[in-house]
Amino acid sequence: MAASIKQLHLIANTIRQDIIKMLANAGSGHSAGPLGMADVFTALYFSVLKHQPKHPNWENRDILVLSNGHICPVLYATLSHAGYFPKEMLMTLRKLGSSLQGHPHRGTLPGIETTSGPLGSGLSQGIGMALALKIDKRKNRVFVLTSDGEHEEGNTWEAIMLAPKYKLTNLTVLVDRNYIQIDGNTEDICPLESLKKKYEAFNWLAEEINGNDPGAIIKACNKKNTKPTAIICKTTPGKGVSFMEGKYEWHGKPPKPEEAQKALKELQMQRRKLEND
Ligand SMILES: Cc1ncc(C[n+]2csc(CCOP(=O)(O)OP(=O)(O)O)c2C)c(N)n1
Ligand SMILES: [Mg+2]
Repeated sequence: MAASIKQLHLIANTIRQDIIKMLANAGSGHSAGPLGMADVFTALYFSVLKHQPKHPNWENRDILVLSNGHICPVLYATLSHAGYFPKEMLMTLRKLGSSLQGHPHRGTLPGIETTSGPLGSGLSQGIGMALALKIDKRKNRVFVLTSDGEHEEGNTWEAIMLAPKYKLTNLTVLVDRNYIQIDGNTEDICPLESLKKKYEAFNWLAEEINGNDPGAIIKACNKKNTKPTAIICKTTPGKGVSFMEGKYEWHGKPPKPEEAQKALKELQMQRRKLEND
């Protein structure tokens, strides 16, 4: 049965707490993107995607391609919560020999569909998969998760240009529109607005939503697509942790132990409030 909106908020809260614990334990990694995208991952894996955690290669599954591989702590935490692998493995993030490396590696962990890390390749990969599925007349959908920083790379635009040619109605792109990249605000470094109008000009269906609202994410993903679809998810980087929210400085650093304690306290308070609502 599909999870309720309240349950989705609670799951996203658990995932955020896991992200903080994993990063603090690893002593390196990315904080802002994973925390900002926890609601998108929760809505996808607990409501939208057709998948079977115990049969990760089920042939009728929907495929999720994570293009911005550096936000993988949120993917790992979500997959383990959904039942793909034991939760204890999360604490091996970035350890020597672990399957949970700083960027995802296909074939090392159930549920990881592609290797990523070099930005800008995921949309082309997703188009290849969606085209193959369409040729085979299969019903599986392909969801590509990508970041706004990746839209400053030319190969992303080559892919955006190609998808409508093949009328890939089975392809949905979710853009993490958090307005930050490695060293500043996207609009200061290389302005992207209006991303929605740009996608539309390339013959996509495009919609802007609040990417921290599970209801809006589910509604946008479940719309009937007559073209390739881009959902521009406006998210708050660092969401849930007051001293990280909106700050590009948290793009690629983990919380120190005392910062992790503070972050977990805040998230636990949010959880209590959610439970009592
Ligand atoms: C091809 C490539 N160039 C540069 C990098 C280094 N890099 C890693 S993350 C990042 C910032 C990209 O912006 P975005 O994905 O929007 O970051 P976030 O919102 O997660 O902070 C950069 C430049 C990379 N991984 N791949
Ligand atoms: Mg960004």
